[in-house]
Amino acid sequence: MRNAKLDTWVEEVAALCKPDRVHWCDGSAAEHDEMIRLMVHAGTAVPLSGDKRPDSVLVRSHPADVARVEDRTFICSARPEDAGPTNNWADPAEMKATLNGLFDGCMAGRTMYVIPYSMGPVGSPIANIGVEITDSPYVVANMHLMTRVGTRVLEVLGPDGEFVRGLHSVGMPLGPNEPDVPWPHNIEHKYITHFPETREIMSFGSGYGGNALLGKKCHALRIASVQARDEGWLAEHMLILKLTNPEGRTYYITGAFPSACGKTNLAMLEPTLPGWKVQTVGEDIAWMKLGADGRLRAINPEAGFFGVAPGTGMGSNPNAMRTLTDRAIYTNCAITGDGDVWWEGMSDEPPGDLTDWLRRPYQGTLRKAAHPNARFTVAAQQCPVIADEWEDPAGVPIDAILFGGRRTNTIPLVTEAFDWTHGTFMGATAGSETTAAAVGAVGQLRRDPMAMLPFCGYNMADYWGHWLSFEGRTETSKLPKVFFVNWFRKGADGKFLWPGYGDNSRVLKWVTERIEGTGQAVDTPIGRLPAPGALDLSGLSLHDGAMDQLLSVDVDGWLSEVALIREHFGRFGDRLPDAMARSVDELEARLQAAGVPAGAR
Ligand code: SAT
Ligand code: MN
Repeated sequence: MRNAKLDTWVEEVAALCKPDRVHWCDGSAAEHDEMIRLMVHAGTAVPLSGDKRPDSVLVRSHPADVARVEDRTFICSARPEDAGPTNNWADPAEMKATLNGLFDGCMAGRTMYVIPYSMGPVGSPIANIGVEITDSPYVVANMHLMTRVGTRVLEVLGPDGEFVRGLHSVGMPLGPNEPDVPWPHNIEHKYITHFPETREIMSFGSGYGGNALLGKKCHALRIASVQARDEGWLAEHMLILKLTNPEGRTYYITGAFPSACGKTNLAMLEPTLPGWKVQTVGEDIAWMKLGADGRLRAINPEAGFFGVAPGTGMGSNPNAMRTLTDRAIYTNCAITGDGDVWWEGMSDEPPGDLTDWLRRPYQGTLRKAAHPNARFTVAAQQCPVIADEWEDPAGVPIDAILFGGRRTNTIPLVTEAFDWTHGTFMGATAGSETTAAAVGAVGQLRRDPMAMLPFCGYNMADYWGHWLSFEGRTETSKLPKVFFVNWFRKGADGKFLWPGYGDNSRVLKWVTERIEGTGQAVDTPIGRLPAPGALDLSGLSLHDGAMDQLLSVDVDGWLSEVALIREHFGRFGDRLPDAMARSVDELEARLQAAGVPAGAR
């Protein structure tokens, strides 16, 4: 039972890209092993020690292809205003013409792989099927781990099912006698393009991460956000965690944080508070739909983790380390003399005899051993704290949504929104300091609404309108409570004020108490903060005055923040929902009222 549209498309792509051969992926273990063998043969991958990391490899990319390229990422909607001011827009016909030129013959000397994949459990009503065509065995091997790949997907697709089309090439054809390089890519031309109206993705020139594993950011966020708008659900850059309190009551919480801000750590955290337990449903993407009971239910559309390696260790994320026992792909990490991987933060002291990610002997602290955006790819099933219900097609009912960012100052440790509109405003105005997950300067404050700045496939102002619309779609009391958190606040000495990691369970505990109506809070101009003594700090010793700084309202800092928010909102013109414009006026008025007289602060 072949899918006619798929067959035709594969034929067209093969005629355009002119590969040596076409391989339809079945998702089998044998196929995975074959991809690894090809990568080892080509010098792309090195096998790791069978004792230390069985069935695992280290891959090192070209140093010019190490992260998402946001300035080469385009939303090609028919009308520029539908992409909005936060996306690069290109005319779909012109972009297709450019890309068709680049794709012409681009797979010469290579194999073209056809990867049918399902985002979400195969056959579940919430799942969505995509097909990625690629010339990269690295992509195939990663898609095997990150999505559900294979023949079962084709069966569900049936003869006339719809699918998202993703075409990817590393953009480096090979002449008849031309040897391949370990990491083929195209240094001059990189394009990550999305055609939201026709649900198509075309990606050229990069083999790395979200640029190339098209099921992830391109499909499950940029294209899916448009599908979600059209169909009344939410596709979000969120972790999903299950929290159990000492009495056995469970809660499901999602959290939106920009790339490399600790989503993976929070999703599998080991609480320092006795009797509390965190289990993982997802660590990067959540699709949330209203259930028959009127509650928002979330599924994790992915099947694996593509986590940031540096900073991951037994102290910061023991459950990630326990996931990485075997069958993993490591990218841009350092390698030890005895065939193990290493990265900054795995242990305090680097092992001796280390080779850095650029294949040089490690020079001590002079240069990083692993690239700051080095990654591990591993099946979610291997995580020791994966929740039993992580593949439940009905999804898990969400009790609370956390928004957050990396903010050195101004933003308190935790703030509860007054209501859904205020929660949407908090998400819409989230700021964060940039990280190595994208090419560009690190540590610069930018607005990253709902952590979706690089991932929203349509006009961000319309997206906020879509968020606001949920108040009209279900009873307000059934919507999750919204909180803003900031684990990254620093004191005057430049040191973090909050220990973070397992101690973030203290904040999660207060969140659940607010859900139950037992946690104490004080109303402030910016939202509800924990009342003095309401956060469980038992057994924790903090610097003098740290809690005061973490939980007070810096009125002057916030008034400067208001100015930045107005600038940010100003970009959207009259597309900005009225409720968002009103929210900033109200915030400013509350701050001004609180700021006078100054002595009362
Ligand atoms: O490279 S990815 O986009 O998959 C990772 C990230 O930026 O979160
Ligand atoms: Mn992410």
